[in-house]
This record gives sequence, structure tokens and C-alpha cells, in this order.
Amino acid sequence: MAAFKELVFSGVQPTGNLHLGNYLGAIRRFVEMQAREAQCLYCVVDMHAITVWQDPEALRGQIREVTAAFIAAGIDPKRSIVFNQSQVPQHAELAWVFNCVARLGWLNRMTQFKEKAGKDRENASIGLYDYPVLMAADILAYRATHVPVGEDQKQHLELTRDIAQKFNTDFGASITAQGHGEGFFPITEPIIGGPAARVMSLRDGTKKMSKSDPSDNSRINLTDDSDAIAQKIRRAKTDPEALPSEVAGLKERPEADNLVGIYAALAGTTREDVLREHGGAQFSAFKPALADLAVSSLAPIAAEMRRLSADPGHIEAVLADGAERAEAIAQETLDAVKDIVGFVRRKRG
Ligand code: AQP
Repeated sequence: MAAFKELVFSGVQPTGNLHLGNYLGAIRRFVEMQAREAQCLYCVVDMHAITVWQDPEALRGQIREVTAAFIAAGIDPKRSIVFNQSQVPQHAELAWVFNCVARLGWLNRMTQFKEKAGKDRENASIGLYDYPVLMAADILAYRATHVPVGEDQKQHLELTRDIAQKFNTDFGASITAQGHGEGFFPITEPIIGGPAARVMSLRDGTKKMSKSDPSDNSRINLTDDSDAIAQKIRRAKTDPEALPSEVAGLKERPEADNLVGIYAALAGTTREDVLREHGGAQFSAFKPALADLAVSSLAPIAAEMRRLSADPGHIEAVLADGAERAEAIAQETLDAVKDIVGFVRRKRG
């Protein structure tokens, strides 16, 4: 592998209903990262998806759909490595080692597990509980230095950093003895931010836009056509006031704040700039402007996703090629981890 200064890793679950939040908070940032002096790996995290029930036939389609969304949004599978997690067994293998590094108390603090398991905690899968440890393995199998994610993943990224730190400390002497210098795993930097780090539901500005929201009107799906996008924005919940002229005026106005944030992210600008232009406007004027912007940004992606999805063979070839390239990097890490931990391993070549 060519020596890159930065190694970028991120993933998206193939759990259906890819939406504007996934696009603005994650996928579009993945595309931006390609322009940096970095090796980027973008993963369809199917092993994470099965922590809650997935219909097998639907799952296969969803894996291809997320891959198509990556490419349609501008990820170049020749420059970046695009693959699905289950084709690279080193993720699961490293997760086991990390299960023995991470502490129960750390996982007990994970708010996403509490939200997803809800009241029926006893009935949640062990995979759902262990999700953040597998996520740490996804990232650290490539010793990734940067991870672009939405704000909801902040706590999981902190856990990844804790696991890397503890591994480096616990095995410090062995790491040095094996010739790896100071720390073996990097303390990965999360890349979170911008006006759309947390896109909210169009029906309730206090709730995250989410794939699993039963109301389709709560989100703009990446597969929505122009009419559906415009209609969902028209119907989006708002308050009766006009837009303020300054960002401070969006406080306590979650729906207005959300729509202004979406506009800013789509236009590649800031909330301040949007309010400079639209401050004082009623939603009856702002919503059509937002709808036009959303349609012109998203409709070409949906059309390209449809075109790519018509050729599943091509998508599967992209994933196979990506898996092979990803595995070569991950295997190097795993070999080193086994030596550091003290396993006796089969020597290669
Ligand atoms: N609303 C959001 N705003 C900004 N970023 C978001 N992301 C998710 N929702 C938003 C980011 O998208 C990336 C992929 O997310 P994921 O598919 O791994 O899982 P998720 O967060 O579980 O997606 P959902 O839509 O929220 O699904 P459910 O309904 O199952 O909870 C991540 O970088 C995430 O931060």
C-alpha cells in the first residue's frame, strides 16, 4: 500500500431507507475526504445491521443499495476502497480481542444501546450490546487516523479511542518488543461537524432523522423522486414565525433550525449565510427555495443509484475488489496484534 499520511475509515449500515441525514452527515463527507492526501475505506457494515433482525433477501438488496449510494454520491471505488464488512473476517477476529480489552462498565454507558434496546433490554441481541466494540475493530483493523461520522456516533468513537489507548498501555512492553515503537493503535480523530452533523426529523425537530422512523414523511430518502422530496419539505413541521436574521434566533425553534441547517449543508454554506439571505422570510417562501435546492442536489444521486442498481453484477464486483484490498491491510494489523497479544500464529509466505 502507498504510504498515506491519513487513513480514513467509515461505514453505513444496510438497514434500508438511506436518508438525507446519512447523506449530509456521512456519505457526502466521505466524498470530501477523497480529495485529501488519504487512503479512504468506506464500508457497508452488514455485520452491524444484523444486530437487529434483517430479512435475508432484503438485506442483500440493501447492501447493494448502500454501495450504489456511495458511488452515486461521488465515491470513486478505484481511489477509495469500497467493500462490505462480512467479506473481511478480520473485523470479527479483532473484535474478539477488543472484547477482552473493553470493560463492561464502558459498554454499560453507551446511550445508543439504551435507546435501541428500549424497555425490552433483556431481549436485545448480544450483538447490539457489543456493537461499539465491533465498530472499534472496523476502524482499528486499518489503524484509521480519521473517521467522518454524524454526531450520534460521537460516543462510539470515544470508546474506540479508549480501546486503542488501553490496548497500547496493556501491551506496551510487548508492542515495543515486537518493534512497533510507542503506541500500536492510533488515537483516531472523529470528524464531526458542519451544519448537518445531526439532521432532525421533518415531523419533529427534537428527534434525529432516522431510517427506522415509522413515518416516511419524517425523512427524505435518497431514493425519493423530485415530487416526493418537494412534498415532504412542503409538509415539514414548522412554527408560525418568520425566519430570524441571526442564528441566536433559532434557539428554542428546533424545526426552523433543522431546515436552515439542511439548506446550509446542501448549499455548502453556513446557517449565518442562509439567514443573511433568507432572514425575515416566511416558511411559505423559504420551503420552496429549500425544495428546489434539495431536488437539484438529490435527484441526480437517486437517478444514478437507479442506473447502478440495474447492474447488481457490477456492484458485487466493486465489493469483491474492495474486500480484497481491505483484507490485505487488515491482515497485516491482525498478524501484528496476534504477535503482540502472544498468540502462536501460522507464518505466511
Ligand atoms: N440524522 C442524522 N444526521 C446526521 N448524520 C446521521 N447519520 C445517521 N443519521 C444521521 C450518520 O450516518 C452514518 C451511517 O449511519 P448508520 O447507517 O450506521 O446508522 P444509524 O445512525 O443507526 O442510522 P439511523 O438512520 O439513525 O438508523 P436507525 O433508525 O436504525 O437509528 C453515521 O455516520 C451516522 O452518524
